[in-house]
Amino acid sequence: MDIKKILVINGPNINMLGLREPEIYGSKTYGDLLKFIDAAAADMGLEAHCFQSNSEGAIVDEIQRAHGIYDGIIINPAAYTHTSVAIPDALKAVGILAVEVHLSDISKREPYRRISYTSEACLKTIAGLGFEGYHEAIRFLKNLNKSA
Ligand code: CA2
Repeated sequence: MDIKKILVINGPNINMLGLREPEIYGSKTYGDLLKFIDAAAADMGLEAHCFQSNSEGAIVDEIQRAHGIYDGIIINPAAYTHTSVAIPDALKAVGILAVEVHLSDISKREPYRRISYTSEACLKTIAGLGFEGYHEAIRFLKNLNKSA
């Protein structure tokens, strides 16, 4: 397994980070998250490309486009985590190794956030670590290079 290029997908409203609910999502912005991911990927010697959309179909399209281009996907589907069947179907269809990330600990929030349809298409779910969860996901994918 040789993971070099990863695609980081963020779903609806992640582009609004820092503007509201800092007690849940922190006070840093989406721009700060992009810088954080760039630095984390560089730290691990990987190339990361970030994509954000508020539309489920655009996320499915991006996952499909990743086929043959990216070796790993990190995805925070945001609210679609709890509603979308199309997103895990797309992840399974392209067969790219994927890790699910959430800024907050969805297991300790409202009951409707405790269900993730995405997780069954991912090797691992990391939740509740804020931005650090993305670093952890990059590290996890990078370490797959050693284990195979
Ligand atoms: O904890 C996470 O990362 C979530 O995926 C974030 C989603 C939420 O729907 C999921 O249940 C858990 C929300 C994304 C950001 O939402 C904002 C809300 C208010 C202000 C700024 C962003």
